[in-house]
Amino acid sequence: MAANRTFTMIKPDGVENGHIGAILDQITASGFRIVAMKLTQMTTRDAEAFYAVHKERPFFGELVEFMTRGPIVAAILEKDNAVEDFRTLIGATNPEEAAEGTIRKKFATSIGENAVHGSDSDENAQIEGAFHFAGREQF
Ligand code: RTP
Ligand code: MG
Repeated sequence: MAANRTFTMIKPDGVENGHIGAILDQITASGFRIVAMKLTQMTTRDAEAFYAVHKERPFFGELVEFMTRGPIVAAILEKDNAVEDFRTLIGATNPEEAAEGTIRKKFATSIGENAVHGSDSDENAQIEGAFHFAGREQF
């Protein structure tokens, strides 16, 4: 995946709370082009693999439980400086610390259930996008 791309998920809380449309609207209004997108549900094995970097953290079990409890929207997004600009758009992990107007400030309910994921590096964007999408599903 090119360096001008990032990977995102609208997490199960965002889907459950009916925020798919509003979140996608804010993402596209902020200049990101949707390159790939689907509604899907992660298995326990998927979530453990996807968040393997956090496996020693105390919240790992809770995170896997949360991320597998319902469908997510997975997407690849394209924009100049995509990874950094998208992290700015979503805001801090903890919505109480997220800047006003950010997606997490508006739609997250807690540090765990924080509505959206955004890749933290070009390398991880590539890995995470490929985890969810075949090359022919990316436009
Ligand atoms: P993400 O990877 O989902 O975009 O979130 P992030 O970079 O802002 O945060 P990260 O440190 O990578 O943590 C991954 C996800 O784990 C959950 N978490 N829970 N209970 C807790 O203290 C805690 N800390 C993190 C969140 O869902 C976080 O987004
Ligand atoms: Mg992260």
